[in-house]
Amino acid sequence: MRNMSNRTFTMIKPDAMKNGHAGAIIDQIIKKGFKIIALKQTRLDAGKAGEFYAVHKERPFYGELVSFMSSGPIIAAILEKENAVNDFRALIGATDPAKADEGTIRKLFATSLGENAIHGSDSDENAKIEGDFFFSALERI
Ligand code: FUP
Repeated sequence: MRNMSNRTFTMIKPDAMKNGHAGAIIDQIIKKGFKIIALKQTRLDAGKAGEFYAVHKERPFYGELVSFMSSGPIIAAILEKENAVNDFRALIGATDPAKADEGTIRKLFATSLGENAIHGSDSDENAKIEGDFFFSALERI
């Protein structure tokens, strides 16, 4: 039985896809020692994007977030590494790219606070929920 605390979930968001950064982002993820357990390109409709970000339903930016996240294809992936959630949050940087450290994925590739290139789960519990949202049991062995 694998230790689920060694896994995280990520999405390459529509801005990074549209701007041609998906390959460079995946390259960085692999070079930082994350193993790809599952990966797919897909597209969220507004309903699915709203469900994924339901925790932000009452926030003023929710409508824009849902519209942006359903505006084009995304790449979803489950990643494995020791201390995956925290190490991946460090690799992607702060939510607002203007505040992200040099060398982080958001600093390098994000457009703005709302269109910030990449998602990374914020806890082991959410990593599991989010991975299950996109991948069947057969796809994430
Ligand atoms: P993060 O965990 O870094 O992805 O950030 P949050 O869960 O706080 O926010 C999720 C997404 O909502 C962000 F990626 C972008 C969007 N957002 C805004 O558009 N405005 C805000 O003020 C905060 C978040």
